[in-house]
Amino acid sequence: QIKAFLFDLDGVIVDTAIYHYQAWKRLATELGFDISEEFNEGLKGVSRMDSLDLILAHGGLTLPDEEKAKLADQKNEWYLELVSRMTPEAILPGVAMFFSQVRQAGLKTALGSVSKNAPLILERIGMTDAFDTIIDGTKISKGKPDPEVFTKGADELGVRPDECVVFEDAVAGVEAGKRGGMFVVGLGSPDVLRQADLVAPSLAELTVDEVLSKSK
Ligand code: G16
Ligand code: MG
Repeated sequence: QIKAFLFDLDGVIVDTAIYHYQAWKRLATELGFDISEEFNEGLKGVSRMDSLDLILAHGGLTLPDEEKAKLADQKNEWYLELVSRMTPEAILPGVAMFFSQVRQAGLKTALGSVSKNAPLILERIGMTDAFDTIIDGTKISKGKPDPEVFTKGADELGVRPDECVVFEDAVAGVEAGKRGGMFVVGLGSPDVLRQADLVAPSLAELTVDEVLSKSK
């Protein structure tokens, strides 16, 4: 029986993926190359340093650790400029309705984000209290596709992995949920999110009842 829903943040609750992309693109441009939207798909759900490593490899650059730390800080500064302007209007369509159904169904909720900025974003959009527990980038040692962010969420809620449904928009996040032994709802394109158990364009096209009946 399903007892908890675990939600990714970027691309599920809010569209901060676009801000990450803009900030990384700006960094790449300064380094003398470009990153495409397609390349960016592979960065979704991936930690800050792992993303930087992928980007540098893409541009054919090898840099010392101190230099990499500076670049990661620069990207985060640009990202925070964009995030600091967010308001509750940034919450994606269907999220409010879905969460009211979640509460009505008596399900527990966790946030499972590898972003160190997740608490700040939740604060900006007024959704801190929507989650029974918040697992963010400061609480984990391994980013997605490692399942840690979700297994930790389940642990904190006191439920087993097979009692959880994960909601994810990223390839790495879907893989993390599957490796954690959970039912995974992919939000986006079925061509991209092939490993997901169920795929919908976004939470706006789903009801809690539908998810519960399909994850049985
Ligand atoms: C998010 C984004 C990733 C980002 C990562 C780390 O993960 O999808 O693109 O690189 O967090 O974010 P930060 O640099 O803010 O710590 P998630 O798990 O919320 O999709
Ligand atoms: Mg995401």
